[in-house]
Amino acid sequence: MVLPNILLTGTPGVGKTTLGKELASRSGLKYVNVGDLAREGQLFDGYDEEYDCPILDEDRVVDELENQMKEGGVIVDYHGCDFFPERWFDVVFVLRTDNNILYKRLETRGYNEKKLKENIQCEIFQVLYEEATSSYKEEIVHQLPSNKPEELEDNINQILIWIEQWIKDHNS
Ligand code: DAT
Repeated sequence: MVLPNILLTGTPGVGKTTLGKELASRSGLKYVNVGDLAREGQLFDGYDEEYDCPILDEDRVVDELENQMKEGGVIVDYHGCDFFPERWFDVVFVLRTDNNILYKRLETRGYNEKKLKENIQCEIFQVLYEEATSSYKEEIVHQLPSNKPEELEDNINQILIWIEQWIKDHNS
């Protein structure tokens, strides 16, 4: 049976991990958090002094994931999307959160003023939505509101329906 690959992207704090894990547990698809994968495998290439974080080694991340992606049935979670091969994904969801809500979530995470400001601006200027639409066919890129628990539930249910339909269409 062939299974779809799904990309969940968006600014840090919009709810990718929360949605991805719940979706994986309800759909049986596999969840991959690219940040965790990079930390576990030390898939970094240098250190960004300005942003005070290690720099992702995008080529090694792609190599590391290639086999699983070929198999299918993977939900990928990352706050960037332009370095993955376009052919990997059957659908791309960009989660969106209102500024004041996102601000509170990131403040709770203990982000400093600079990091808070940069992430809020990233959301205001819809950086990830534009990155997604310029990296993938527009018809497979969808925005999902991610402000409150009811929206999380709606998103899960909608994506579960999408998965079921995709499986029917590709296995008959
Ligand atoms: P991300 O993986 O995009 O960085 P997350 O899944 O860690 O984000 O979520 C950040 C916080 O927001 C976390 O405390 C859970 C909460 N959250 C996520 N989605 C939500 C929603 N739809 N409604 C309310 N809170 C949500």
